Amino acid sequence: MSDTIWPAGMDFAAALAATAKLTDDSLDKLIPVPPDLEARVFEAMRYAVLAPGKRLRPFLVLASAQLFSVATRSALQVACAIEMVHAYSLVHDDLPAMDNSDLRRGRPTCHKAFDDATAVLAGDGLLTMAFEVLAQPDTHGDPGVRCELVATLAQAAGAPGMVGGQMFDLLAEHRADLDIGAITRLQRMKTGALIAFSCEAGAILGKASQEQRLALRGYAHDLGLAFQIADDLLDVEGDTGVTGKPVGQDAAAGKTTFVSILGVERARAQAALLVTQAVAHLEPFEAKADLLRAAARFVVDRQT
Ligand code: GRG
Repeated sequence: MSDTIWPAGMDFAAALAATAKLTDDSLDKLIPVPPDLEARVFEAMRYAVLAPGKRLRPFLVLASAQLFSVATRSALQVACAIEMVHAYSLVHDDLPAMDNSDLRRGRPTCHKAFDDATAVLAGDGLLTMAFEVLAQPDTHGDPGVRCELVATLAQAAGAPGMVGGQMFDLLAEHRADLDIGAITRLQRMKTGALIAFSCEAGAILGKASQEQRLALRGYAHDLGLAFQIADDLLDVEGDTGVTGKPVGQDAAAGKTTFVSILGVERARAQAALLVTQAVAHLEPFEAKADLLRAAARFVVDRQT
């Protein structure tokens, strides 16, 4: 496999499409369906993770890895692991006990296509497989690097990160007193933590300097918040036919969001400011980070 992930000068849309193809081909190989009764859970895992999503987190892994000339095979392993964790979070979030959603990525949600118990197990299977993939020798020749990836993803996905953010979010539905600081913390945990892991993973794989890691962390922080504001705006202004998921859910649930606090115009301006800040963090990487710069702009312009 070539060690240049994308040819020089490739534009962002083409790089994102190439990421989706590379990631999906690898996921397909990582999740074969065995012949016995447990086949159903593997089928549900494949249904969830191979459904057409943007593959933004895999893109961030590959783009950050490219800054440090990391081998494509290594970066792809991490890209698959993060997409497995992301897909698990969507499957569990859609369950009747949480958001009770019927539509995801333009298709019936996993528990609608299978059943609730199978969806719980498919999420569990994807989450645990992600760590198995990180631990495989294909991910990196240095076991210390593999351990650091495992520990960093566990923090990002677990109770100090996404799981804690989801708990916060569920409780926030019944709280009208949350201010912008509380919402920022909630979103940094719920969606920002996996985005931050995706950006930092390349630096871990490439054994980057502390300064480079800090720059990527700063970028990820601003990108994650911009992504969330864009998501809140899509929930108000989006079109289900385009987003592939229901819209208007936040308002229906009486949720406090960036948009409910700031209003549409100020939220849009805040997202634009965050994109400018995110791009500024990439200065040390010069032109090598152009695709990451384009990703920041995409995150606020996206319609899905
Ligand atoms: C159940 C532990 C647990 C966590 C769920 C991330 C999450 C926590 C729930 C998803 C709910 C949601 C709609 C959050 C808003 C931001 C977000 C993660 C959107 C979906 O990510 P995209 O836009 O989706 O990258 P695709 O389908 O393109 O991968």
